[in-house]
Amino acid sequence: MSRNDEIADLLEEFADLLEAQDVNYKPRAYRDAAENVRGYHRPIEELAEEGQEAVEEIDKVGDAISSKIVEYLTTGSIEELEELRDEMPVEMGALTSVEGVGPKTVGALYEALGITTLDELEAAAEAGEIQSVKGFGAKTEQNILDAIPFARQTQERELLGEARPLADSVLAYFADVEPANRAEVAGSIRRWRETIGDVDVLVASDDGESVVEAFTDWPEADSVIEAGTSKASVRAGGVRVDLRVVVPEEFGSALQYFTGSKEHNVHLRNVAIDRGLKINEYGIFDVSEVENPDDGQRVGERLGGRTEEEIYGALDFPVFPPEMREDTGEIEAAMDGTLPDPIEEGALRGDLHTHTDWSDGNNTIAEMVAAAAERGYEYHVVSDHATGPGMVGGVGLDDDRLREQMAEVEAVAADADIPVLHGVETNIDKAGGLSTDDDLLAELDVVVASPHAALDQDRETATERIVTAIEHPSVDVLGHPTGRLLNRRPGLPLDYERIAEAAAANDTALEINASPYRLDLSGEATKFAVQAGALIAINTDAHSPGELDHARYGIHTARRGWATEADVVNTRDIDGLRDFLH
Ligand code: DGT
Ligand code: CA
Ligand code: CA
Ligand code: ZN
Repeated sequence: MSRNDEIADLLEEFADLLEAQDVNYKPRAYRDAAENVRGYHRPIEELAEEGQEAVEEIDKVGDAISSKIVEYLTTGSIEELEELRDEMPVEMGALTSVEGVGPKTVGALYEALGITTLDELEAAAEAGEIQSVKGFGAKTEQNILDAIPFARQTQERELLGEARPLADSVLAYFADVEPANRAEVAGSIRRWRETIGDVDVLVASDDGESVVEAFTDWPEADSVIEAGTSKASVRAGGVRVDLRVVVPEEFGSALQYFTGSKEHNVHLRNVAIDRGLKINEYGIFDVSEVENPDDGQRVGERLGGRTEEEIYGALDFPVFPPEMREDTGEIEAAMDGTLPDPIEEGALRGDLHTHTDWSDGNNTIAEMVAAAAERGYEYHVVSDHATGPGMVGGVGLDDDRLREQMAEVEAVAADADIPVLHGVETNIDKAGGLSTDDDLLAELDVVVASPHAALDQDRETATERIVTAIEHPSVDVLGHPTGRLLNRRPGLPLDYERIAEAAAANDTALEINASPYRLDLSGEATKFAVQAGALIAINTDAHSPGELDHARYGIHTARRGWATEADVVNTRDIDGLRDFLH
């Protein structure tokens, strides 16, 4: 975590605590400052070194806030924040993760009932105490109760997009550590699950103690949770990272075992048993012949374990892509020879959903096109927000502005290294209608239609709505189909089979929005869609050049959904893409 992020988090906490105490206007100032500090192009500690005035260069950071930033960077804490925390010792993050509970509610419930944690909130709601608090009713109490399980589940898990960079960093670190002969991540991070409980790291070495020592010295480790002779755990940027060191002969079997999923492993073990084999984290063994007469246990000849190939190969299986190891049919498919070859990183030839400073993006059209070309893309689609439901503060473009933009895109395209297509991200209203004029939609090269509002519909209404949008003759891509935000809101409950059938019938691609905050469609939903014959588009929804690199989260989510290269429309070249576009 950069210091800018760290300070921004503190300022947001400040805002939450002030809001909880019912202070007016001030929270807004802290939130604005937090956002600008987070997005500032220079490290905040550098500015602070130059003096408080340099910190005030940041928009919306005035005297009061800059002095607190400097105080934090020089003393390690902010006195006023400590006082606020003492006055209201609540677990703000956990409590506000409950949908419908904001800092003000937290403050009111703390004052009235002394609630500080999620458990206390649940107990109070179950006991009917909340409805007796002024300003609350039975309905609010029930809503809180209903939302707690989702909140609890999300509290414990990190986003893939936060954990993956840490995993990359720990692997890069071990690449230079002498006694570490090989390092790999295992567990859910290797399977690219959308959220991660902890990051599991496996290292092959005959010198466990040195590897553990190097691990606890890893510069990104904030604290050491435990450290033994071949195992250790640290906390890094709020994420728990577990290390295991194994001897090189057992690296493959350990990697297979600790990659999981548990369900995949159980199924695999049962297949092995049927064939007289035993697998565990130490290797694969032939137990068909030998029996230990003392305890009746079978002890057999070791067939391998240095590599995953030795484990899977002994069972006549290919090495399953980690993303597919969920026991959702991959073992049966491998037996039938129908296991698909999933799409690989690098297969995309362009991004069909990106933003510029014409709407809420940070960069110009030309900058985004250049960034796409730099990444080796063969074309680029500009698809800024249209005005409509869910767009606030003048972010979206109305039809006139979209026509103006058309001329600008043409001008940029004339000088660009790759073809530039003009698209739009139009909004799907609550009944499935689109917020851009039909004639204009028909003129645009690419139409992405996305839900941005009314995301609390029931399954039938939501499915009907989305199907209506899919059936619109100009819509090419259904953008982030459910509108979910990971750990924040569940999004529309959709009947994926119906959505996929409609998509296939209308040549509309279903997006895997690769933003690590969304991953929408999910891997599970993608699997439905692909099996129903729908095409997928993997897009980043980038609002800056750097976000184009989120494409890999989309690719691995597609792999979790068993999507092949042929299933993904933006692996096609420009001619293939044009053939697809309406
Ligand atoms: P997470 O961390 O909650 O996102 O999920 P995982 O899958 O990384 O789970 P974790 O960290 O508890 O354990 C890593 C892997 O170790 C898991 O995917 C499979 C394997 N494993 C752990 N415990 C068991 C077990 O009791 N039986 C089997 N077969 N495998 C296990
Ligand atoms: Ca894990
Ligand atoms: Ca673990
Ligand atoms: Zn969007």
